[in-house]
Amino acid sequence: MSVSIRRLTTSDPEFQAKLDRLLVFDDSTDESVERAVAEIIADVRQRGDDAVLDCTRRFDQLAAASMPALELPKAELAQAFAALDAERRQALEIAAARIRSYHEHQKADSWEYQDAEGMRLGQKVTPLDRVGLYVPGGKASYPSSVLMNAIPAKVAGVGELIMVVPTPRGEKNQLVLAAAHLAGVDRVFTIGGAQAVAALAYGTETIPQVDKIVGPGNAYVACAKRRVFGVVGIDMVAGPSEVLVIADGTTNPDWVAMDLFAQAEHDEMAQSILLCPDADFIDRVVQSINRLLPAMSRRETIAVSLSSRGALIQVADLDEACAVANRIAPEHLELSVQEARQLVEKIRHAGAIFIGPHTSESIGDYCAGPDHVLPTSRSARFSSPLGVYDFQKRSSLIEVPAAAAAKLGPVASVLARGEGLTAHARAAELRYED
Ligand code: HSO
Ligand code: ZN
Repeated sequence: MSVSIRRLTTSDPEFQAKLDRLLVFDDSTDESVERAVAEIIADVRQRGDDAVLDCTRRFDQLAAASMPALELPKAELAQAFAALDAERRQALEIAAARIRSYHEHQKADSWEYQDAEGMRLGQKVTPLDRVGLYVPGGKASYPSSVLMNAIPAKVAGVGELIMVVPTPRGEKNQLVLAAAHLAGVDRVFTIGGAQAVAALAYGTETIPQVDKIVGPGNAYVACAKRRVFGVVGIDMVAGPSEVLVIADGTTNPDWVAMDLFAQAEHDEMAQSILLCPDADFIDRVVQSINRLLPAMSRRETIAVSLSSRGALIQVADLDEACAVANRIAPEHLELSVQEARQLVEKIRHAGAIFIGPHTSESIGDYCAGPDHVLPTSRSARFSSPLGVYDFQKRSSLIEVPAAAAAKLGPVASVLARGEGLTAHARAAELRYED
């Protein structure tokens, strides 16, 4: 089995245009998805539980007598966890503990100060009351993602965490349930699709309304999340996963090939790119790819992903590699080079930076500690990994004593009159007139 993966070089005058074409990902949802989702949301708003039950029967081939019957008893989650073999239980526990301790560092505290006028000003940090966590069914149902979404919410102090997960024909993923138990998810409903998103956003007789919905899903789920945004908060709407490896040619080419595969096996649209100044090393990576691919369980997916969206790019030097990386703003960036620390300085845009040849993205995906929910599709230019801060919000604190009201009231009054807002001006003036 050999795979054709495109080779580019930055010395090609057409390089920029070729790179731009490679990075394009059309995430617009087609009209039929939009229409179907709009109908489902309207139905759930109108008929609540009954609409969710009908959709679950129709889309998941799962019939239930009532909505409460689709809630998993907490004992069933505990049971899924207890039934794990020791090796898996330990691995999940180690991963969860590491993810928890990393996220503890992100917790923000409230703060306050007193200024020269005697005003007390500050910021009060409050966790969200209730959060919905969407977990997909099928091949993208990852227990690791349950941990990566649920743990930061729990560390933030979210009051109640409600997970929804479709179980087509009633088939449950025991590892997902075990991870939910370990992460401290409060309630689990076996519903999915746009109907689950709508139920969480608006609430039904059985499903409580949440304040924010996080977690990945298919095109219907992504579309539903976009549509309910504003009624509730949402996390990012993720595109296909990406990795960019910068190699200086000193790493074992098998390691690099496998890291490209690791991204490509997620899905046919996933993107794996290598940047390297050494053409011979790129040749060796190609040989590794062709030798290693046949043994991969997802070789078909990998082959499609690498040949349609992958690239091996020869750069002039590592400085240029960093410049190209910043332009790509990848979700994952591996610095598979000797002097990796020196390159970190030059990187401005990446969801996560994996430093040095022993740092595989894979370790980060599962158990290093930082979150694996990262900005995709170049959004690392303006957004950050999922974190505790996504489950905390801030309120401003303002306390004005009489003396400060007299000192700053006239400032407010002048500005208010400039805006033609007399009531604003008077509200400030009344505080210092008498
Ligand atoms: N690489 C994925 C996360 C994941 N990998 C889950 C394996 N399981 C997105 O960052
Ligand atoms: Zn992964």
